[in-house]
Amino acid sequence: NGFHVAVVGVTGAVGTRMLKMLEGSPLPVGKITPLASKRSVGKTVEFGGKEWAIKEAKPEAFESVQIALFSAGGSVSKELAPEAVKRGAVVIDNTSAFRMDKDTPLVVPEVNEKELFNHNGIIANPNCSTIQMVAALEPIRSAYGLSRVIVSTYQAVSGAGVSAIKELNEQTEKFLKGEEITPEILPVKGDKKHYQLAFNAIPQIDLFQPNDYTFEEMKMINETKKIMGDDSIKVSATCVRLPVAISHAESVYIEIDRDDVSSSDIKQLLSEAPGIVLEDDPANQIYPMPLHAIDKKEVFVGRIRKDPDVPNGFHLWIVSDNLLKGAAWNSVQIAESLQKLGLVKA
Ligand code: 11C
Repeated sequence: NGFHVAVVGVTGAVGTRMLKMLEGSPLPVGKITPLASKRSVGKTVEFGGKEWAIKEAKPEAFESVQIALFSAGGSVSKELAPEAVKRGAVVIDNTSAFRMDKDTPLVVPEVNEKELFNHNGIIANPNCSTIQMVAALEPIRSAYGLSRVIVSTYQAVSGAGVSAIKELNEQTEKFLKGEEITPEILPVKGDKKHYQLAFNAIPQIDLFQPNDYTFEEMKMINETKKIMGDDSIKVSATCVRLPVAISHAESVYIEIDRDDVSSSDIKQLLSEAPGIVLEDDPANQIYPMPLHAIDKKEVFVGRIRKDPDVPNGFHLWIVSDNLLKGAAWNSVQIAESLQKLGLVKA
């Protein structure tokens, strides 16, 4: 009894956490189909106290699957998500493959859960750095309006995958031993040049676009407008990779539609908002930090201040585990919402 759930990319940094989030979820799961590339066939994963054999991700693997969580890269999603849908599954896709498609809802449950009613088989999970930002800004937008967002990110290396985490760890060891470092992956596996991330900060996440913004920055811009359902919000982003393992941090400047709001009003609002934890007590040096957010599902917000010169301008510092709320947890949360809204039945 319960749902038959497939997890595609089950051996990855996000896939392993999808299983963990499903295990801790009230969503009834009767059967798990763990899927990965051919390389992982023969291995098993543990779920609900049982061992489940990893199978190769291919169209037939989705027979009888009701919910399919994808996190194995855009090309795998493009090829296999429609195959899963054809066989009756609802797909929750954690890649950028379908996010900007008109027919695909892009969902952060705290912000736009009702968009799930418009799904056509595939629901897109937004980019990690976008999710934590919109979760924190939505309560402000719905109370006071939101006209402008300028964000600078401080992103963890785990967003770039398991091989990038390994590269940073190896670079750090070599640097401390005074050994030579030959960067091969970061900032972007497929780009022409590679730079050392250890003891550095790299202002490039994903490939540069013709407008000199990176793809990560354009994701933050376009996805924010789509999730908030308002193309008129002005959004700009600078995305930076830091030698931090897990949890993205963001310095966010916003302008709201009113100039009679205080930082206490914003703090009060966020202290009551779903999925948000306010950590803002400068007198006691309380503010969010990546190390403290690891393995937590919430989005942490602090350093809330009114701009000294702009009466409708505010600054916030937003931190969350990029692999959980930014990926695995938001995906499982979408599955929970689908059940709650009666859009999937076990
Ligand atoms: C990073 N945000 O930190 C990226 C990873 O579109 O889901 C997430 C890529 C995505 O590198």
